[in-house]
Amino acid sequence: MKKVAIIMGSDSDLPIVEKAVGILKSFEVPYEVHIYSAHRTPEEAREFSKKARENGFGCIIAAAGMAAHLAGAIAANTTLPVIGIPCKSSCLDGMDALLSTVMMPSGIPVATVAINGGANAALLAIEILAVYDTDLADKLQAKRAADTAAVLEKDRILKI
Ligand code: RP5
Repeated sequence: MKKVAIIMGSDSDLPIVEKAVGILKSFEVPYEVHIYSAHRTPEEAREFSKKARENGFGCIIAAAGMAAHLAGAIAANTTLPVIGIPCKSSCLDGMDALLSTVMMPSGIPVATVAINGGANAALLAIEILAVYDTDLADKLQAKRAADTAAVLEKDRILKI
């Protein structure tokens, strides 16, 4: 199975990344996590992205806050699908990162999830890998069914 890479711009993004890691673990999808910044370690971010396909990755998740150009910078150096997680920082409630990540000019796409959307980033990465992996697709379907059952149980016991 292809691996998922999770790159975060700073260790301060770790609480968001941990949500994605938890999902990948629960699906037994192999992954690597690294701290590479588009502005503090641009060469390392570039090198990782350029070699990601030959190193066995099928998808890259990039988590960053503030002027969050990490996902776009990674996407510029690979044709693997890149999923951006805009991280909420101390000011602007994450709108800065959201717009920086989602508003990619034509030609270099970044699939952007919600602000702090670590779980959905991992689920989208798994959906990408599952296009040609029926076992993984079955696991996704089972999770959907479990989520549905959980909501229906909450409805059943709701007393208000
Ligand atoms: C971004 O700047 C990082 O992704 C992080 O979200 C934000 C703040 O970084 P630190 O100053 O906490 O290292 O590059």
